[in-house]
Parts: sequence; structure tokens; C-alpha cells
Amino acid sequence: MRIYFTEQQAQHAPRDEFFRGQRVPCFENPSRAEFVRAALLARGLALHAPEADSTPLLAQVHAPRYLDFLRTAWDQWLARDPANAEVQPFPSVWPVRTLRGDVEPADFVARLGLYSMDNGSPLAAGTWAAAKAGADAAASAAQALGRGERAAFCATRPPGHHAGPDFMGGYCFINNAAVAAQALRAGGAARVAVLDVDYHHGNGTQAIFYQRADVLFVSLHGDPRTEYPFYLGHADETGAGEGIGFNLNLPLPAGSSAAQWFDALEVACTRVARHRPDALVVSLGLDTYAGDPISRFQLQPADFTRLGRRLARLGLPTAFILEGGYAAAELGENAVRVIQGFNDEE
Ligand code: SP5
Ligand code: ZN
Repeated sequence: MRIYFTEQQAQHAPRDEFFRGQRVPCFENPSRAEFVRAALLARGLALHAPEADSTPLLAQVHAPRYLDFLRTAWDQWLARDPANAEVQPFPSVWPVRTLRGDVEPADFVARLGLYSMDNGSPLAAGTWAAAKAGADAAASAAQALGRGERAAFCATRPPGHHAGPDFMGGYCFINNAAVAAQALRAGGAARVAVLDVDYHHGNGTQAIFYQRADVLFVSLHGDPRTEYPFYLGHADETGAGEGIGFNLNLPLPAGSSAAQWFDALEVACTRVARHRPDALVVSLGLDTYAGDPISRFQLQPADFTRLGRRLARLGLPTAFILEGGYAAAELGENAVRVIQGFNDEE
């Protein structure tokens, strides 16, 4: 398995986020990737810097005006007031129903709201650099599969699966799983499947591929009636237009056991296999872990080995993209378990 890591990840380091009415240190922080790196190195696994430039792919999964905003957001924030270097911008107003999203406001915070689904995705000076490097890793993973690698793993952050065609959200800015899927298609895969096992529904990935039959999206997640992202991820979302039948959501109640979760994973894997994909992208959130501070499933460390084994049995070229997982100190070991389970099954 070819593993990607990038030092750029550390440049996305916002200080704090809103949580239950307070500002608390960001759950999604550089230590997550550092713990993963340490666990990988401790197993003697080699880490590679991305070789690919994702630039042409970005425009295939995100709107140009969103990418322009994201690339220049921090400079725009500083242009408003140099003292903003020490201040985190947050959106405070959004173009919900009846308001217009087609006209970009001149005001920076209003633009930030236009391109955000929540106030939970703080920007920092190096957000673009880190997110772009993560997307480069996703493109590199796809390229590695194209060269005949059995699997690749992107130990990158920030995560991506909540980022939609033209918005950030849920700690996500660029949809790395979508970049990988699109890169695989460009590299000759006729059909691709994205299997999202993060605790939270991958609303961004679903939205990007909702009208397409070539990229199947299957997600296993906390029921959006009670869990973030709340406004997408229900079982009746099955695709639109050409994509009808190519979206499968398997919401599970918060608090679900590992047994319930693996039953749903079987359903997911069966649907993936029926698609007969040429390659698989796994949105690997490890926030299904029982010890996760913001999520409510009950997976134990050994369950991640079992997950890796099950995914290997699909027999597909597989690109793993790290998504969530906020028990940072355990994140590295849990990621390694997925990799070892996958490799052991070979
Ligand atoms: C990639 C990813 O995992 N993003 C998750 C974003 C979640 N942001 C909202 C967090 C809300 C947490 N609410 C916790 C309630 C605990 N009872
Ligand atoms: Zn998550």
C-alpha cells in the first residue's frame, strides 16, 4: 500500500471552534495527522509526498468561484484589517431559502457565509496550502492505482467529505474523495465507487455525484435526524437524473453497536460489488470509534482491523482518504489497524 503524507497539513491550524455555545480548541487539528504519521512510521511503513498536481481536477468537482474564494480567502481577510492575522473569521449570515446565492457580496464575511454550510469550519492562514496538498495526495493515490498499486492511503487533513460543489463545511474545504474518484475516472476507470464510513454523512461527496451513474456513492453514518450534517443523508436519497439508483445512504441510530454497524457495512459492500467498479475510494472517517469525543458509535480498536479485512475482500484497487476521527491519540493506531487488516487479507 502506497501511503501519502504532507508536511503542509500543519499549516491548517485554526485555534478554536464553536461547541455547545462556547469556543473550544479545534477537534480537527494538526496533531491528528502527526499521530497517524507516528503510528505509520512505528510500523516501518514508508510515507510519500504527493507527486500529482490536483489543479485540473479541482475544477471538475468544485465551482470556479468557490475555488477562487478559498485560494484567496485569508488574503482577503487580512486586506480588511492587518490585525485580522490573529483573528479567526466566522460566517454569520447565509443565503438560505428565498435569498440569492448567485450574486457575490463585496463584504468578506457575507462571502464566507455564501461559501459555507456551517460556522464550524474555521479558516487559518494556511488552509488553502494544507487543503490543496491533501487534494494533491488524493490525485496521487488515484495515479498510484493507475500504475497498478493494489491500494493507497492518504494520511492527510483537513478532511473533505462535507465540502460540496461550492461550499466548505464540517472542517472540510476540498472534497478529496471526489478528487480521487474523478482522477480515477480520468485515468480510465469506467466505474468508481465511493464508500464513506465516517460517522457523519458525506453530504459533499453525495452532492457532487448525485446525478451521475459512473460514480456510486454509498454511506454508512449517524442518522441525520439527530447527527451532523442534519440536512442530508436520509435513506430516501437515491440519486437524480442519470444518477437514480447510484446513491445509497445507510443511516444508523446514534449509539449503534459494532454489530449493527458491520451488518450495514455488509449491505454497503454488496451494493459496491454490484456496481462492478474498476476502483474504490474509501472515505475513512475513524470517528466511529467508541472513544470519539463528538460522535456516538461503538467501534473498538479491533473493529478497524475487521473493517480493513472486509474492504480488502472486495478485491478492488482501493484509495483510502482520511476523513474524521477526533480521539487524536488513538487515531494513528486505528488507522494502522485498517491498513494492517487490509494488507493481511492480501
Ligand atoms: C469530517 C468530519 O468528521 N466532520 C465533522 C464535523 C462535525 N461538526 C459538528 C460537530 C457537532 C458536534 N456535536 C456534538 C454533540 C455531542 N452530543
Ligand atoms: Zn465525521
